Amino acid sequence: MILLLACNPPLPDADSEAADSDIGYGEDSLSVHPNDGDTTSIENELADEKPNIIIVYADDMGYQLGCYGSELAETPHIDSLARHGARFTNGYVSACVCSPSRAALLTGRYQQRTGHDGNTTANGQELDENEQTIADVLKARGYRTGLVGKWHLGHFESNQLPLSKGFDYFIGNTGNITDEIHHYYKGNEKVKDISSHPRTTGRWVLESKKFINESKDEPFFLYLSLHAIHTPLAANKRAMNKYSHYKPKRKQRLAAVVDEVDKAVGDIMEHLRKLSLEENTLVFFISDNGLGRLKGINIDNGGLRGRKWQLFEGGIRIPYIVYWKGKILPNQTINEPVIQLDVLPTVLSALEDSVSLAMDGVDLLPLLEGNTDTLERERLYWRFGSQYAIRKGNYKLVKAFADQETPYLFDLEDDISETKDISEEKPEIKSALQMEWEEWNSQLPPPRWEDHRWNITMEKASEPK
Ligand SMILES: [Ca+2]
Repeated sequence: MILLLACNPPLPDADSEAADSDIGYGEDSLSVHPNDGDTTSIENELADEKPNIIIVYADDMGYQLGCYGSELAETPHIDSLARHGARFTNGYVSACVCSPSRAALLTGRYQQRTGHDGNTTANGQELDENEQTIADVLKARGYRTGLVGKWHLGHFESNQLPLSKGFDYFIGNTGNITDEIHHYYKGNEKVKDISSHPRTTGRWVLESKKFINESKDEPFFLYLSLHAIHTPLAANKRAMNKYSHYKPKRKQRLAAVVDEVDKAVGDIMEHLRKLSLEENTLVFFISDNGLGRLKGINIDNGGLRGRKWQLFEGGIRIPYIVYWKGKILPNQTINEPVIQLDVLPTVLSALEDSVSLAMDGVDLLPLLEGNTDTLERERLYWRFGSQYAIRKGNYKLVKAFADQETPYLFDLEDDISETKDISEEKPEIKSALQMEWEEWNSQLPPPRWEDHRWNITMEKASEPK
């Protein structure tokens, strides 16, 4: 059986010992922007009226956070966001891999509406040219819009890059660090290859602070799209030393990159506080898909079945945290199912604005403000090659394997690990969900391109135990 590690195979030496040396873009090698620590922010009337928006989108994170029950690494800063904000226990993404998850995040629409079902790996595979992004929407409302980190929605032409999709500012790369088609840009200018410098988290924090400093007197939108914890697993010395007791080395690296993500969130939040911007900034922390496959180490993923590339819960149920000091209730654990499609409608609600887009997400503010316990949404849908799924209430119908003759039916309330197929006990529910999924699917175009890994059977590799 072939084990898949990530969206693309790592370069031969990408996860090697050499990657542990502090070179290039490591956090330790960079000077801090001269404006960092400036506490003399001028209060701006516009900024008072419109909240700043920050989305931290982690890569392949899965449930590797303390606030989601993991003991792998210490994550005090993200746990604090959850403790002082809202933590969703049924947080989902609409895709089990990177690119389509991002397409849906940025548009508030199921990526299948434009056939963006698979990862972008070649020219001609990019965000549909007619899609509006959250950056388009916010830019039109006077926001300065920035992307720091991973794009993965088009690699080659300038009209596919972030500056053509509503972003004023872009520093980062167009794919995974290990992609053969990976490119590193500042704006539309290709700069140089960073694939040999995989410790990007610290770099992206500094770039984010710089963007915030430059934007602090106007409303801003920062999309901090981390490469971590996607392979290659490479962390700085501070984080590596903290987990030196872990064996094998790969487990140490995994814990260290999770720690770096946590520190990144802590650093950004501290920076907002220094600039007196914390209370006027709505923050999301979400992972783009479930935990990736990590050969050689056995990492629990919150007891969820499956991994990235699968529509079992382990591929699509992810950390989902919202923080807005003084605006949403603190210390909330919310069990209502939500999805990354909800980010854009929620942001618009926070702006007390609307947009004429056919969005699939719903506004989460009523939940976050404690005005309701439920959302007016009955179903969530997934389609990924021959895999498909639908969730309605506690029931989930899922076909996760190419060679699976009929889908499974699970009751997630009693069986979060998807171990007991109740198709025979609940045939009427199974057939109803099947019909409802087919009705949704019948409204969609076919995928615009094939993803060569979406029909692979990977059950044994995906088992949490
Ligand atoms: Ca990912």
